[in-house]
Amino acid sequence: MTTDLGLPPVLDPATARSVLLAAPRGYCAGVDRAVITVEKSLDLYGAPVYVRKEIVHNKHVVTTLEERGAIFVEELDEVPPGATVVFSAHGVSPAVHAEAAERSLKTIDATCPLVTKVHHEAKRFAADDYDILLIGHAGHEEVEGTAGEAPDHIQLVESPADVAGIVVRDPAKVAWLSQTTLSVDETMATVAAIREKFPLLLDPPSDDICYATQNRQVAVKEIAKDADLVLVVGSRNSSNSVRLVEVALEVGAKASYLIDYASEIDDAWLEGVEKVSVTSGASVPEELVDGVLSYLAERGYPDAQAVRTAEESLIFALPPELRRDIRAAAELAARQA
Ligand code: 0CM
Ligand code: SF4
Repeated sequence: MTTDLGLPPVLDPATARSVLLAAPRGYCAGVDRAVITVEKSLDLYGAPVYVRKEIVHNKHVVTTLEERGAIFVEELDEVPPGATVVFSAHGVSPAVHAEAAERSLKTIDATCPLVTKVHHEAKRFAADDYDILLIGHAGHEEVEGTAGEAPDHIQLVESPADVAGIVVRDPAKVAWLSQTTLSVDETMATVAAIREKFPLLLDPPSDDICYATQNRQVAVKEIAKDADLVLVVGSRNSSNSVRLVEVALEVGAKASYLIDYASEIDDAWLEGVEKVSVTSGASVPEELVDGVLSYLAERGYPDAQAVRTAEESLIFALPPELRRDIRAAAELAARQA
């Protein structure tokens, strides 16, 4: 028999605690392809293989590939003549391709096909002489690459606050494009502000914010709305990972932090915390999420329950220039056997 004393129930901390794990999370098809591209390039050509910029924006991925012999450089003038250089998942401008050709570098282009699609859209709108408003973050490599496709036609718009200052040649010939890894909600707010100013604004032929970015934002909304704490695994320079923290806070998470490794978790974040949710950005290896779940388990949190909001099955073929070299090496080996 129980007696109701009118007091709030005393919760057993061991049972009131929960851990929700977003699905999808972590690697997208473009990141998977880019990381494998560097790994296979190292296998095929031998170290060192140069990579222009971080292949994906993840500290652990970069460090691991460095240990295998990849050398990450900021610009092509750091690559010795005749060496092999991989272009990162975020894409490069035509000027970078031209510089590589001029310096006789062997290039492997690991640009995500969904970024390349935005480059094509930029070229199409520019060929039709549209003013293109590219929504994105200044200084991000993807924005630099896309803007470089049509520098005379593209201007960057970072937020609705920028819209008042936009000047175009013909308000009837304006189109918008975006970086692939933005917040969907923020981007739609910026588009609405642009459309108010330019009602004839043309949309991209298909979504520029990619499926992986969208899916991870939908998933984090689901696990964050009732959470005391949302841990997002990802690096500071990863746009899509940073957005997951922002989205988590927007839907009501009491706190949310971006961490590269479980070792960055501050025990104070867990004080009084029952509902923890975990996710990771599109450039994050699953082993780092496992590290966070182990950390939580060691502190008395139960096994994580996955909350799935979408299925993902997309796979991209490796860059054609790499596939060709892999095929040629296999044929040579077969002839020599
Ligand atoms: O664009 P972002 O900074 O989110 O890059 P990332 O390397 O973290 O994620 C994958 C991509 C792309 C393009
Ligand atoms: Fe491609 Fe999207 Fe992944 Fe970027 S986040 S690499 S655009 S699939």
